[in-house]
Amino acid sequence: TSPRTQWWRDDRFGMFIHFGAYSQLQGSYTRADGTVCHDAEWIKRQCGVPMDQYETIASQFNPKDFDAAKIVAAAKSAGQKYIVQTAKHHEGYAMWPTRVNTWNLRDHSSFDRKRDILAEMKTAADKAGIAYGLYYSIWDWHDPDFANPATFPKYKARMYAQLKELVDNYHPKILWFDGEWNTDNPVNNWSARDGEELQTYVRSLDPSIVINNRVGKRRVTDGDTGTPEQEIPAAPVDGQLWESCMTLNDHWGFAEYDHNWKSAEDLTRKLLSIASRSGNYLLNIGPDRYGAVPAESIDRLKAIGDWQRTAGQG
Ligand code: FUL
Repeated sequence: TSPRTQWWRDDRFGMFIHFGAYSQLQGSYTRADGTVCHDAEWIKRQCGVPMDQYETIASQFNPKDFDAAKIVAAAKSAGQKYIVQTAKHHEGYAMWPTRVNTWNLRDHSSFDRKRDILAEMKTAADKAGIAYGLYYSIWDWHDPDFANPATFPKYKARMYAQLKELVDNYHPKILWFDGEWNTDNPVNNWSARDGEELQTYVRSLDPSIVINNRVGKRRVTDGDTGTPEQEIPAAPVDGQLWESCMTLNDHWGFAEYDHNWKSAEDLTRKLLSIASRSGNYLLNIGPDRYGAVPAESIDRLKAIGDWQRTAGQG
């Protein structure tokens, strides 16, 4: 264990935020024939939304109620010490005003052009003493150069440029990569070597950044931390820090129809079980299309905090 990850190990409990252009659909896509298809952040793929339609949907995205202070306060109420927010999910849509392309929240939305929700989150998190990190998907469904081996290097250059923007502008303490397991690019399907290069690149921008193992092929040597998803591993991988990421209901992105919320008691038990095995817990919220966090999520986060406070007193 390196000194780089000390704060992260001490923090134990974090908030994941899945918020992107997909949030505009709130989990439901009505096809031309009138049938409705459900998914959340995967809706583009799972429901076969044609790209031109998806772009039209994104152009209507207006998260005017996004309130960074409120989100940070919700994290605080739960006892969460860090936040990891999706800067770019598989849909490829950048949630900050990137200069690399126009597929982003400033240039392709109905949102206030002057606002930058990543900057708002960074400021609010700093103010509250909460560490701020970013999720970035290597897999990109929008960039035509991703899936084509001949043009993949061009995609990679843009990805590196975007990561530099993120590090320079928002100073994330964590970069949480994903989508290294994609099946779109048949030749260069993200090798262990690609992962090592990316990791070295990120460290050259800022050596202190904590990186997860999805930067590469999820080997013990890839990144700093393992990433079990929706589960608490019975036997954590030897020699690797780990962080279980989990949803509050059954989806990462907002899904209007999903009311299968876990109870605060269950969530608290999971937190204790993970912490007792030296793991971290990254618990997710998915704001709605306007950027508002579901009341069910806010309530549960507060209740988890209350359980801990009661236990601390008792
Ligand atoms: C997965 C992604 O495909 C999901 O959409 C989500 O972001 C989860 C945390 O990681 O690999």
